[in-house]
Amino acid sequence: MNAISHDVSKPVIAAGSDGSRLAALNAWVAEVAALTKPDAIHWCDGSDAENAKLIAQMERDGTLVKLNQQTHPGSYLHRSHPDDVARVEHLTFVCTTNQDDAGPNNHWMSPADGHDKMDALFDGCMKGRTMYVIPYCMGPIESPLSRCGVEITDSPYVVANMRIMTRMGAPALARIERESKFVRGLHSIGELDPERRFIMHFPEELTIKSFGSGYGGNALLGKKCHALRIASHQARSEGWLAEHMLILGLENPQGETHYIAAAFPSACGKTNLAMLIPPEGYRAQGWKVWTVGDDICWMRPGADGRLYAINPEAGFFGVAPGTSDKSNPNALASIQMNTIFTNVGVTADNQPWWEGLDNGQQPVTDWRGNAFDAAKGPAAHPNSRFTVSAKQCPTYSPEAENPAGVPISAIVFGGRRPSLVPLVFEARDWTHGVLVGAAMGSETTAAATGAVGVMRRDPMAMKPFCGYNFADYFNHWLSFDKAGAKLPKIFHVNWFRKGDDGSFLWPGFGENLRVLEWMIQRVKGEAGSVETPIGHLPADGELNLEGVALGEEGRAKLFGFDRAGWQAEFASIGEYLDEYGPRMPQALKDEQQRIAKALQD
Ligand code: OXD
Ligand code: MN
Repeated sequence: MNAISHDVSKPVIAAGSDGSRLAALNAWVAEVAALTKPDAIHWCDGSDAENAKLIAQMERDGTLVKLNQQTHPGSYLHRSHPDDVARVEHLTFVCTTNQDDAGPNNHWMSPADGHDKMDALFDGCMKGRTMYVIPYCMGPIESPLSRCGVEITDSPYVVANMRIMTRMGAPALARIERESKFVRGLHSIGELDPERRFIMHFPEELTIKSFGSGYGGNALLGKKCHALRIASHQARSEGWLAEHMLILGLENPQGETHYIAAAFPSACGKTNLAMLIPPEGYRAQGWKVWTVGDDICWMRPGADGRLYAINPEAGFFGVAPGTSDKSNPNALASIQMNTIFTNVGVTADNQPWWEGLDNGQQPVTDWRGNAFDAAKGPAAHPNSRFTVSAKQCPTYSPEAENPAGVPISAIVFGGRRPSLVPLVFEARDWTHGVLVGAAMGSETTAAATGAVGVMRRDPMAMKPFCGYNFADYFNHWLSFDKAGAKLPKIFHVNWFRKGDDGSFLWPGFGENLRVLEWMIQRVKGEAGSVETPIGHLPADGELNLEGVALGEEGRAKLFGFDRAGWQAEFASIGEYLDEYGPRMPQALKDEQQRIAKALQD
């Protein structure tokens, strides 16, 4: 490995370069080294040889455990500190000069206080450790929609994960050298002490400082910190959108592919939807789903007025529990090799295991490394994860590497709503669609620390990720509706509606294709709908339910419209918009009031 002790005068992998366009990067690396005082500095080139050395080192020190190499070649298990298993929203800050720019949706600290707090934590924190410098690109290297960053970390586990999740190493550094603009992310696992853990963002400086956690969403800085919080801020000033959305291509039997971007809160099935396998009858007709991305979508208007999207990530950091050959065969196929599993259980023959895997095997060791005892909790942590290259997904779309991105025909919003919200409805127009996104609600999940199953507003699934005031963010969304724009239709779905006995009414998974089919028919003007104050619901018989066993309660609740329930919901949406004060766009308040009034009539 090419470790150079405190020699930061030139990056070892930018051979042949005079380094002048990397002066800012070199100066920052030197400044960080002076603060954190590592024993060595390693510039990551992203090569196989580098990865092999890091893996071997992590095996030696116990950071990684080799899994069964016959069944899962190239795969490893990482057991995190038991207090470091999820995102920490209460410790995540957006540091803007004016507090109002961060908005009531973010925890705020002034940039000066934020830097002071973090620099005190970083002071000397890498003594005895190697500091890794990771140049990375979010999105295809050649895409004008992509943006670069550099993460400095003292965690080889972070390096190995960033190599899977981003285009990392020499090609990214070459782009940074061309552009000389990059997001700066400084990370240290510190002592993994929850009392000394903060994830701070300085969007005005395109800077991230994260201390005290090794967990994906807190530590792989390309993901939530850069690709959502910093990027959303950058996107606002540059006229694009950085969203918490999967991207899929839906190919019909005629060979025509429509791309759909869908926002769901964390751990609400984005990976499953992005990798959906159509039901038997649809497959026989030639329907296919192509996976472009499962978590993040960057999109901007193209010359033809349509929105074009890229997946800025190169891999999947998916939730393991519940992933099975039935729920998501594509995900399961993707993670048979070259996968890093974090906090799953292990079987007697050293295979990864989690609740819902349903492969007839049993765990003997739980995620903490203890003998499994069902009385003491699940074998896999509910937020246990797999990290794997998107290229291993059997349905990975060749268009995912297209520098121009894919044209989006439909945008979908959805959350976990056990009551009130029907299976699908369509917004009347863009402004209504923005309100539908802004009003999104969902039950919390294990992806963040705190109570699970608590209903909260999670606008556009961006509550934990929007790097600025939601009122300004909604305004930015509204601004896309201008002359010449050919915007996607907007829909809302709810796969999680429950019956009186508490069971899910909709079968979900592959059957969700029926809903996507209706959406694309609507886009093409080929399917009928019933207009209600909340939007267009599928007209009777227009959404194909052939072969789906739905009782009377299912039909009524999934396709019905409960006026009294929606009146209460719209009153609550009005109160929510008011929390943002005068910054909330009037157009959105007018839309809420128009619908609230229609619900009274
Ligand atoms: C994720 C999340 O890891 O949303 O994607 O928490
Ligand atoms: Mn996510």
